[in-house]
Formats: sequence, C-alpha cells, structure tokens
Amino acid sequence: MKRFLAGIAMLAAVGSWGTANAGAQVITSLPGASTTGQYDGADVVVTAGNVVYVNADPVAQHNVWSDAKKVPSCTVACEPLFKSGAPVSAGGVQQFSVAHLTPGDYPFHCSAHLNMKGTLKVVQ
Ligand SMILES: [Cu+2]
Repeated sequence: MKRFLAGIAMLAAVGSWGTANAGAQVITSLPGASTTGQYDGADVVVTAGNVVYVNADPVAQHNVWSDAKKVPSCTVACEPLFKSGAPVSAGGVQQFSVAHLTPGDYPFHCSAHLNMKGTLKVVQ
C-alpha cells in the first residue's frame, strides 16, 4: 500500500492520472489489463530520462519490457533494451531509465502477459 501511495503521489506530482502526456513519464496498467491487453495510454510520449511504471491492476502482476533486445541478434534469455523489472503486484511502482534511447518509437509489452502492448515514443 505504501508503494501504491508513492505511485499516486508521483502521478499527482506530474499532474496526470491516466492518459500519459509529454513530460508525464508515467506508464500505468489499469484493472483488467491482462484481459484488455492494454496499458493506460497505448502510446506513451516521454523525453529521454526516467520513466515510472505503476501497476494499478488489483488482480495481476505486470511490468514494462521493450520488445527490442539489447543485443538484436540474441535469441535465448535476451535482455530487453529497457525494462521496469520483474512483474509487480498492484501498487507496485518501478522506475527505469530510457536515457540511452534516441528519439523514436519503442514497442513494449508485459513479460507476464505478451498480449499487453504499448509504444514508448521518445522525443527530444
Ligand atoms: Cu501483465
């Protein structure tokens, strides 16, 4: 609960609960995400820097992993280009850096629910 409140505080700080806007730097999954296959705001626009992932789904554990791998030719147990961490339960808040990404579109998914998809749009 403490972590969930921290997530709420972060969302309040950036002035956005839900739809991610430029500068919000927050990806959220809402209740039923593993069924809908969606994060809240399939396209999340961020500037290079830190991104916060908040799991607001009371039912399932989720996370954010890039579809692209760190080593493109990797085929087994590949490290994603960016990831929030292992799937976290409701209230889980994770932070990860996208400072190494150049502007562009980066599709991501939940490592526990491969149907959950979104796109991180990195802008300058
Ligand atoms: Cu998931």
